[in-house]
Amino acid sequence: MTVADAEKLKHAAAARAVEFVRPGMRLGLGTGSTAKHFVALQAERVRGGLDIVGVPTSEATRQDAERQGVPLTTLEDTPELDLTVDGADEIAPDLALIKGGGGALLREKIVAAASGRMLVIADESKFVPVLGRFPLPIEIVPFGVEPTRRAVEAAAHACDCPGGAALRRTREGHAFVTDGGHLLLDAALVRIPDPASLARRLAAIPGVMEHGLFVGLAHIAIIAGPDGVRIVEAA
Ligand code: A5P
Repeated sequence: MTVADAEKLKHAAAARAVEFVRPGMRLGLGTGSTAKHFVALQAERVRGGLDIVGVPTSEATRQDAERQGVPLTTLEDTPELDLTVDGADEIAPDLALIKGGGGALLREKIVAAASGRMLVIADESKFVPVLGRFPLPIEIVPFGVEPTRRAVEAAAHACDCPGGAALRRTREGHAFVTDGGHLLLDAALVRIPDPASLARRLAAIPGVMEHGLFVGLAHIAIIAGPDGVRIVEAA
């Protein structure tokens, strides 16, 4: 698939998500190249008079939404949201997700958990039978990186996930720092047969702030392919 074709599919998924937005809604605004299409479409509708307010899931989305005139709020002022629309790195048939490829998983999860519903938008390359081919991002505190990394690998192996975890670096070779001032491990696990049990083990590691497994958070996925857009609902 060319980049232009992929962009068309991302746009198609975002355009379908617009149909779920009602006037007056409080929206979680996702991060990444697919969510960017949704933000742009909301901006267009706001210019046409739609009354919505958004909570961005990253500084990048905040800047993007602000620049386009989407009204924004915070979870302090608006602790309960109606709907979050976000992308994903992988989507399983039961709507368990891997997120955090863009480094925003902590805010994305907080915003999704504060929302009545989470809607995931993606091109069909993200829809997989089993999670794990995409390296699982794990946000960690900068203190004690090596013991945390080892504990993450031990948790993964205990859940029958092969592979290891490595610190994410920028192109210049510096450690990647998240919006929250933390670091990221990317765990190339090949397969995650039981995401819920890996999620529990990762959450119990002291140095782990949050991990990119979203289990039981997404309600609907909008998947765009060359033959059209389909909707998958959580069982
Ligand atoms: C950001 O941290 C991620 O969770 C993104 O939602 C995810 O990486 C999907 O991004 P794209 O839409 O750019 O593939």
